[in-house]
Amino acid sequence: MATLDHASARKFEEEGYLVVEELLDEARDIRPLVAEYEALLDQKATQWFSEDMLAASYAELDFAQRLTQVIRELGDSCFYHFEISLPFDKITDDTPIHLGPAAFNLLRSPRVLDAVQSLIGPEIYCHPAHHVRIKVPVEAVKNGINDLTGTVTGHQDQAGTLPEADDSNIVTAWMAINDATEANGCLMVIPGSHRGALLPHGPLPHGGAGIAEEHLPAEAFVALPVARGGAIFLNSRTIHRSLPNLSDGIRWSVDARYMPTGRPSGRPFFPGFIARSWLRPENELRDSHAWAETWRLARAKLARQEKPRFNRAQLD
Ligand SMILES: O=C(O)CCC(=O)C(=O)O
Ligand SMILES: [Fe+2]
Repeated sequence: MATLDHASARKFEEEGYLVVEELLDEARDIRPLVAEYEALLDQKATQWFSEDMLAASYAELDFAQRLTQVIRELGDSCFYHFEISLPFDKITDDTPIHLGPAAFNLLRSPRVLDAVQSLIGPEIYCHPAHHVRIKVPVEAVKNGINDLTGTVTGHQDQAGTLPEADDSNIVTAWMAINDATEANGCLMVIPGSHRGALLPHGPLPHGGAGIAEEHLPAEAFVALPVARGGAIFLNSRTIHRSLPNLSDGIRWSVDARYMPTGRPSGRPFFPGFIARSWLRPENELRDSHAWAETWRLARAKLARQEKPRFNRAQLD
């Protein structure tokens, strides 16, 4: 069990964040995801080379260098093929999304759910805002503000959902798939900022969306480096950001959100699922194909309607 002790749960309440080292299971959670992404990148790079989009397939490069080169040549919008959620805009039947079994299994990691259970109880819904982020060296991204491959400006996750979810008690679980360091752009938080109000969010002058400079509190951001397998839990009002990757490697993380089952997600157009239920275990979603199908259905529906209002700030 990876249940949090009382002191950790209290620290989360008081500070609005909690770092838990060595939470993920290397064999169950990390290695299958890495293997799934290596195969996906191989498939995509081979395909894009055969379609003359890339100068080579770069099969001789390791995963980090190969993805960086692909993004350098194609631009960061190709990363949507590796992302586990949909964008907000221009959704068609062909909008890319990755819905592999290892990604789904990570969202259901028993060790992550044990920790989440310590914070919100045993009826756990996996919220539809979940992302794979692979931050490549800053020189490889033309638009350094892309939330998935580059810098993430200061924000509160609560602004990324509709107001109907303000009381849903959504907790963010940020998981390190490789070592996140200050050099490669680890997560940074303002401790205690969850006790303040939801600040105004919007599009920013240099790109992206977040809290405008004049509204950011003067308190310093604290960098939270965490080794592969570690996790960071955030209150939905904790202000956080991450800076450019100044290293020559990648920073790879997955962030998921969980809330007590039965509350509004604030993203009614995207599907979530029951990740754990003590009362009704038969309602847990355990089949990755069924999960993938919920996203394909949502995509098909969104492709046929006007763009709905997703959230307050167009935050991913
Ligand atoms: O991974 C990052 O750099 C930002 C993550 C984030 O904003 C989140 O997980 O809510
Ligand atoms: Fe966030």
